Amino acid sequence: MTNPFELAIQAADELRVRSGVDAYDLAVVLGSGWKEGAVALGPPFADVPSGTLRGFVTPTVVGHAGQILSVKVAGANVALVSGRVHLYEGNTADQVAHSVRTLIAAGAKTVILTNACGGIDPTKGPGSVVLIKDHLNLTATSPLEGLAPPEPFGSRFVDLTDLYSKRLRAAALLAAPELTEGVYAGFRGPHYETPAEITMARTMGATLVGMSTVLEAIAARHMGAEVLGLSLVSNFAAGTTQAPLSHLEVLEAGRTASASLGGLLARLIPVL
Ligand code: 8IG
Repeated sequence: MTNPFELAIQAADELRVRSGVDAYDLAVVLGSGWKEGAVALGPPFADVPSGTLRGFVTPTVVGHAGQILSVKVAGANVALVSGRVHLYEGNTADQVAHSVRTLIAAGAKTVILTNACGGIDPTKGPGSVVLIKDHLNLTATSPLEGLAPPEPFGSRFVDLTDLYSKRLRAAALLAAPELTEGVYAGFRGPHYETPAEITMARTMGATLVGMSTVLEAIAARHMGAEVLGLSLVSNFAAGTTQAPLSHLEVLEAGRTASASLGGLLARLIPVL
């Protein structure tokens, strides 16, 4: 069996050939709503279906074709990764982390993880974009479980003190002062939380809840990349309002916000 790091290196070699990009500078993982906005970054000069690269699994979520688009932003080679995969689709933590590992193996030193999530803070309703300051990994797994990473990869006992880079957050807040910061609790899903679980998450310090991002962030940090996390609040978390949660509402929030999300990425990427 190939270890996940070798697999990512092989996928990165395939990606370089197919995209013509020798080294990426930055990778953006596009969550719901963010993909539509990313057209604001300009026309891609390469489009690689991720299913053609080793180790990538096909997303089971409708409207999530796996794709790696390459765009130039302020002279930087940027990879836009769409078709993220989740634990709740039956994937392993390594499969969830594979796209991030591949892009870092292909040169990216900076990774922007975007998502759509539920909001716990009543002042940050649907449509708010929140910078992730820290996370609670409530998935009970890690992409670093298993055999120890081979040389030259760092220890699996990786320090997550500065997981969401202070430097990148400061730069992002300078460029987009309307942003505020929050703590993202990553659940396995795919069910939304019970009101009691949201009370638990709030008590533990979370202001955002979602089903992605945390494992990718850990994997990226382990490989030495700097991580920035951006959450689009798409619904109020369970029990914080009277209204029941609906997946349609989530999709609608993404569509409505998408233009401004693209504009935000276009403002942030040049300063990171
Ligand atoms: I969009 O309320 C979206 N994703 N866990 N809870 C969790 N994930 C989400 C939610 C939510 N909304």
